[in-house]
Amino acid sequence: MTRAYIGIGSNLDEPERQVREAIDALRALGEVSAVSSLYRTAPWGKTDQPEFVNAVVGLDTKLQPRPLLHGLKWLESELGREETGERCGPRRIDFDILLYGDQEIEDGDLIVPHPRLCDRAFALVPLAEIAPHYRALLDALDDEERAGVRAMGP
Ligand code: PH2
Ligand code: MG
Ligand code: MG
Repeated sequence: MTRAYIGIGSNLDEPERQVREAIDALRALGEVSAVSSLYRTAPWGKTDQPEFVNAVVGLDTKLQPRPLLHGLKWLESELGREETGERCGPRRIDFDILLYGDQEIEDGDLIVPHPRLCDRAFALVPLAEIAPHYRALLDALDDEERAGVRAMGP
């Protein structure tokens, strides 16, 4: 059993509901052992799109990283994500493996820890809430990034 941290994001079709349903859906892949607050976040990367709702879940899973990634892609399509091919564009639901135990993996599209984790307040703020070990990474973020991430409550 390995503790993975999964980032969840949505900015289409009632994002708050999508994120709550996504948290439930993750139970198909392991035991959801920690759930952050939900956050409203300014779009990052491509800024001319609706704001996101983001959260992070701690998932205790027996799946190895590659099967876990496949499981997440499968859940994204079950939850109605449509592939637009646009890299940072709007989406109904997105799962990202932020961390997988303390493993470092570089295998094509499977890169863990998530390569942009340290730049992304929308992932770091909820991660630090449930994994205090990573709180130091928050100090490296600039204030403007953090200001774009507002807790919505439990
Ligand atoms: N996801 C992206 C690109 N930009 N911005 C926010 N605020 N939240 C996201 O989840 C997000 C993003 C690509 O996956
Ligand atoms: Mg993503
Ligand atoms: Mg993704």
